[in-house]
Amino acid sequence: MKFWGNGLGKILRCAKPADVALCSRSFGNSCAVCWAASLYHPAILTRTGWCPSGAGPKGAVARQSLGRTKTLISTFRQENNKIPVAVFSIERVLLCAPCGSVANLTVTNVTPTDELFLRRALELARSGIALTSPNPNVGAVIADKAGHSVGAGTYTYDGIQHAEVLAIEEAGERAGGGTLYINLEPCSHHGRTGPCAEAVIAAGIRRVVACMPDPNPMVSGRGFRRLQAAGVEVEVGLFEEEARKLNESFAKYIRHKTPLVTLKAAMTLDGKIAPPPVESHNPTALGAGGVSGGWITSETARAHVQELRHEHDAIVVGVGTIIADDPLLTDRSGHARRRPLLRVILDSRLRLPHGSRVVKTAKDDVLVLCSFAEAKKKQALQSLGIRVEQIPAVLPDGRPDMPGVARRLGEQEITSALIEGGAMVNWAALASGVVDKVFLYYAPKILAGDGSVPFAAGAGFRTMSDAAYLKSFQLHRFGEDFAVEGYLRDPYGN
Ligand code: AOF
Ligand code: ZN
Repeated sequence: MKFWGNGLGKILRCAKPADVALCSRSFGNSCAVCWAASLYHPAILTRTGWCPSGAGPKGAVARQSLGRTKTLISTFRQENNKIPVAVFSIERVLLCAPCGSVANLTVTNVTPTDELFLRRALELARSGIALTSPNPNVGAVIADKAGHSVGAGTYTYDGIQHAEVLAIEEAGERAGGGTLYINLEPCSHHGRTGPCAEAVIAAGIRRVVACMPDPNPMVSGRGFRRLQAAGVEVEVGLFEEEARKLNESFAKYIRHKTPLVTLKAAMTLDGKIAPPPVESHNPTALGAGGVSGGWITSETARAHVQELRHEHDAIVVGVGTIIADDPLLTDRSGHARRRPLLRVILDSRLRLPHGSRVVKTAKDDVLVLCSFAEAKKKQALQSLGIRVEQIPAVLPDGRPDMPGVARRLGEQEITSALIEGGAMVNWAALASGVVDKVFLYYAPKILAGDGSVPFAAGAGFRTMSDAAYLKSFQLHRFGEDFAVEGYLRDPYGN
């Protein structure tokens, strides 16, 4: 297996935060490593500009941001037909103390053609979102000896066959001597299907270019080792970050048997999720005509919430949210999904209004988790097509124990759960340590006041050192709103 990342790939400093420099020296004064690299690389970025060797993209200026730099490099490749032996791929930006930002230069022996095919495999994998759970999103492409695409496959749970097998079937004899591009390590075990590594070997494939190892402990490295033992060349690591993100729910679920839990909320800049609550149940509480006086975030941000729901197996709210807002909690992204989004309501005393929209639209996709199951109330809900399950209450006030909720969902093959709870559920989730990541939308509004509803209520963390701390995060813009997507825990961690 070749991990070329450590060849030239030392971590190089940036001139200033968010800048990228692939050589720590300056333009016209490039170091020996860069000079050597420039003999077979199309362009080298130095701290102050492009290295003269590869001419560099016309008009390129120094100190490009990472995204811009990537675009420049790919434009340069498109404009120049020379296919380099090796190319740079800038896959990571790490934070470092002295300069605030560094670029991790990875040099691989993959070609632009490899990148093209692997990108296609990733796209195919992405097209399986919501059709593969509880299994991973996998896409595969096979190129023949001449570098022509001869087969492709996307995994879907109902289709049973793994992506690489579908691609091999389509390629037939043309797979012989070819290359398999795939976002995940081919499997090595007998599950619902036989081991894909064996199918790859039997098809005569000579080379496998994959983004990442399979986080499934039953596979993890064994697939690659089997391929290598049979003489197949294996390259791993291109687009790894993207690939890991695509299968983060699978990674969490397959190793912990609990879903990846994301806490989602939409709030004002001062962290309020609603104006002061109104006492009575109001079925049109949300939206312009409702008691809350309109939505917090814009239509664009709310459309994105539908995409987020689409990527999840379950949505979790407290019954208070149903009483206050009467939401539908469905996936209205318009994309196909294998299983309906499971609408989970935490309702310790079964207060769920029978007239709520969730109850009226239930189709074996509403699960109520309670702590005190009164037989009569339970039967009444069940007769309306709602699943009611009891989980042991551990909190003194009888609210559901969040790790218990996560375990119960894991037992039902739920790999990802989106908490769209109210202030109490948000706090219960944060306090219990069950949250893996957050997706927090902010509108440029300030609600202020003591009575308005905070993002998370309850006791809160008592000191700054106890505060929930995002380990890595990304910012997204949605029109005038923005969102912070960040991790409290690594989904691939232990
Ligand atoms: C998939 N699709 O394309 C690949 C997978 O029960 P099985 O036989 O379907 O095996 C599922 C496991 O196979 C899964 O957990 C993952 O580790 C591995 N690879 N799975 O569902 C695919 N390549
Ligand atoms: Zn497989």
